[in-house]
Amino acid sequence: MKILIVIPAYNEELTIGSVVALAKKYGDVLVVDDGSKDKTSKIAQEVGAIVVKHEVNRGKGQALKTGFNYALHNDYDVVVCIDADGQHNPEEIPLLLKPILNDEADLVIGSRYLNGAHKNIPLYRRVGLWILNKTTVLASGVKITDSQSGFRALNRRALESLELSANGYPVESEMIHQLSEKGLRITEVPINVRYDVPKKHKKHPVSHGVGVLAKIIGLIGYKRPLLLFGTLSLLSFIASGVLGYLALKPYYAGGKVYLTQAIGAGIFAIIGIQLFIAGLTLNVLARMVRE
Ligand SMILES: Nc1nc2c(ncn2[C@@H]2O[C@H](COP(=O)(O)OP(=O)(O)O)[C@@H](O)[C@H]2O)c(=O)[nH]1
Ligand SMILES: [Mg+2]
Repeated sequence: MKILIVIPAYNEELTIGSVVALAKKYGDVLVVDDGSKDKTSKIAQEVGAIVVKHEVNRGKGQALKTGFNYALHNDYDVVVCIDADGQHNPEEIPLLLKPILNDEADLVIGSRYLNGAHKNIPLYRRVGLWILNKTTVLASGVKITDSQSGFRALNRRALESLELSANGYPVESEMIHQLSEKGLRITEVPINVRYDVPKKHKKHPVSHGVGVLAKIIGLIGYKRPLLLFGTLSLLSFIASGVLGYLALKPYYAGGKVYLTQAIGAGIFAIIGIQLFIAGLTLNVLARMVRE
């Protein structure tokens, strides 16, 4: 088995050396330097990694794509992805490799939720992750506890099935959606994660989280339109019901109907009906496209 450990890295000179040094034990190490302005490439090379450099920053998804293409062209059987910032422990690589080597899975995700490691995650991030995890499960139908984890292993079949897009779609979610769609096997194993590293996050949590969520919801609209539009329609009907109640309450108390609330109730009812019809129509379309 030829194993390639792919490390996407963007300005990670503080941690890349130790990550590469520890990862080397388990296979060849490829650092994809994503246009770093610091010594990431130099240090990675010095501790024995193969380095491919993007001249400009292209984002983590594209960095992984470069790594996967390298693996495909150089006949690797397995790829392990691990972050360069030191949050993951390279010594846990064998845990991720095990289901792949036993041919029990095509994609293995290291999950922070299976052994309580998620308790280290700051609360506000946990809330965001909870939303992303729930929506990913809804969109893909795969039971995943840690959809955003970057610590993963893939076999060749998974590598060959992936067609990562360049549209900024979050690579962690896209990988799950594509592979589950193609019927590949996805499992999770428990991992640990550190939050005492110098540069743990490069993306702003709120804007990044909202961006990921928007993409996932878009995907639910595309794959399960009835679910998305049905939910929105239901919310409209609830709003209509509440406004209708407020409009009629004074009437039953002997006064007049409140006109503004009544008009609002009518508008929300119409929106609700429209959304429901849209959901039904798109659902039929989605099914036709699938068949
Ligand atoms: N944010 C970001 N990370 C990149 C990029 N290219 C590669 N990476 C690497 O992707 C990994 C995960 O990024 P990080 O910001 O730690 O994500 P988080 O821990 O999930 O918040 C790190 O190893 C980064 O060095 C990029 O363009 N942007
Ligand atoms: Mg990180």
